[in-house]
Amino acid sequence: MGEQAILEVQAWEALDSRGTPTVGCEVILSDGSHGSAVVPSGASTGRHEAVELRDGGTRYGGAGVLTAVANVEGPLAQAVSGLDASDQRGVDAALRAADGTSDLGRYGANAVLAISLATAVARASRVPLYAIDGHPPLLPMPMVNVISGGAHAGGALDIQDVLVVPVGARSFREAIEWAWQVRRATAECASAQGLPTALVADEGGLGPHLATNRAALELVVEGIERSGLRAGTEVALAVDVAATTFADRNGYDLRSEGRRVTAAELVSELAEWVRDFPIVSLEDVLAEDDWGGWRDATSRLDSIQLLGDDLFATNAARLRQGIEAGVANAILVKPNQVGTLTDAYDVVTAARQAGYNTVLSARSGDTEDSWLADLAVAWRTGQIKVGSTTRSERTAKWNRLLKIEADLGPAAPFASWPSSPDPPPPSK
Ligand code: 2PG
Ligand code: MG
Repeated sequence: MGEQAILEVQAWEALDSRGTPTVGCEVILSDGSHGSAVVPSGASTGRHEAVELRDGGTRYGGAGVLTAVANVEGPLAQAVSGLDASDQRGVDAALRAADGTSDLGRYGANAVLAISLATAVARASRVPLYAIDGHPPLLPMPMVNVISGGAHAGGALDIQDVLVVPVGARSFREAIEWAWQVRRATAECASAQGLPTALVADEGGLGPHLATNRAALELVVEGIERSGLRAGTEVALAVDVAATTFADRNGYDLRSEGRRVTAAELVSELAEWVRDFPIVSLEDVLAEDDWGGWRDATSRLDSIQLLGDDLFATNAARLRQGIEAGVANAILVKPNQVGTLTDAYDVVTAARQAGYNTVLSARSGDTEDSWLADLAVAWRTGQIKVGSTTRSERTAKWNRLLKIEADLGPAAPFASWPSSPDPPPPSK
């Protein structure tokens, strides 16, 4: 048995930041190292994500995960028992083989990811997780939520996130401080308009009811100006349209504005936003299966980053389809959309090889864990999105990045904008 063989796997039912049950897991290795992880969970989940297993029935309104927990401790633990934890690819392959389905629907992607992650975290009791595979570290440019709508704020707006990207910042620390300045100043501008700002949305952003979606962008630009930073050159905007959440068979239903639009009309409106606001990134501009609309959007909006979240669902085959069709130019990567660390890493590599930007992302239902921060640095994704600068499940990730930056010292490499680091070397 190797020095870091998997000896024991324990799992439990935990709660995510929305209070929804999720899977926690601890892995103990033969050298005495151990690590645990609690998996996140989305609200605006795409159809093409790996399957999150829920118990149904009456416990936790049907959202319990005791079956997934039993799967971790039973068949999945058995599949990885005695394997070398430093061979993440081997561990993940064994988990996948044990489940046997492409969407991990048998034992649950929440169960599989829990072991996959806890194995990596256990190894990191000796070496920091961001340094575990020996890749040169790169601190990511943060994308920080300021205003939330959609499924994260009770439908206050149709679009899901208006975020800031501190494109002119020279260090991660400066980037977070600038985002903080803008969030505070935006809250002051909102207060001045009589909008409530004390309560926050799922990811810690403001969740005001505004007359139009466009008004949210105006408010954040006002916030940037009030903060004394320069809109565009120092702090730019990003929007997660999350269009899947308001698409139906007949087009796109902008409920907060009481009007409907076609895909082409939505793209025209987004093109106007790009013309009128300092936007550098648009995510999920159309619904997850609207490939025709996406093609049109890509040709009309290609001056900026076009990010596929529900569109690609961190799925290698969907990404390939997008690359071949020339759709989007960047991918949002969420480990729980695919179910193992190796699969998520391979998607990052494939994207970068095709010249697509990569943004590692938390979920709206997240946990106090901070492994996502380490992965962004280790995988050199160049960008990270974890929500706003409030709520501990969000700050856990920012705080970890601040600590990594401090550990790396004054010359800590920080991803500049526009984001274009080299593809990472293959994982060991
Ligand atoms: C998104 C994510 C994170 P959710 O749509 O990008 O903001 O939300 O986890 O609800 O899918
Ligand atoms: Mg999204």
